Amino acid sequence: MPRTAIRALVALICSAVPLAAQGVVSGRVTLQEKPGTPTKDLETAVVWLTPVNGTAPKPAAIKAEIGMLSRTFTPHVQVVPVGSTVSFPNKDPFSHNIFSTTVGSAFDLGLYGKGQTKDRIFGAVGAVPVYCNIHAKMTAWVVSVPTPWYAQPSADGRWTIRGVPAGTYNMHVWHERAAQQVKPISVLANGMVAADIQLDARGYVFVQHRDKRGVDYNAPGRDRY
Ligand SMILES: [Cu+2]
Repeated sequence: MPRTAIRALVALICSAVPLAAQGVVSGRVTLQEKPGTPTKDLETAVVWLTPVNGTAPKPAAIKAEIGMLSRTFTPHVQVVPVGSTVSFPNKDPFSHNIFSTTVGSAFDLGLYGKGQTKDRIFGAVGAVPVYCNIHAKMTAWVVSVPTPWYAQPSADGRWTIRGVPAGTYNMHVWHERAAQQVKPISVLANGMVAADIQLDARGYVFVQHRDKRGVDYNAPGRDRY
């Protein structure tokens, strides 16, 4: 390769370095809590971006997993692009019955035991609480979003979404203990955007959900299956 061509190539690579920062959106989610209450579940927040004008490109579906172990769903919250499949492997030595009664996203995977897995496609946008009909304390969330630009924070609330074209977006932030917030942000072509936001969890009150037939888990004679 001629020296001038190499020089041109090096110049191109070097000029591409600052450009690599294009469309990187990062931020931090915090939760306002009741006085004296520490926040321990920032990593269960979900952040996604939708264009203010027009719609986001159709996101590619993924295969995600929420396992059941020690009567606990892991992860507790899973974000997926709409149309994705979530598998629910049972890693406990006893059976679970995974269901949701959410209107438009209701399903019932039935009772199944150790080593078995069942799948569910989440074809509607929204946050779907997922429960077990045997164990009242088991709760997970599948948050299905209409965009390829989404993230879940690390434990300190910090998150990053890459590959976002320049433009104006609505930043949606969800957490199970707070009202969802939407905040407009501008993504510039020449640098990063830091989009911090605080949600208000002070009004959160735990409410025990009902079983798949709408019956209290402690009701005498309840049909657990
Ligand atoms: Cu269970």
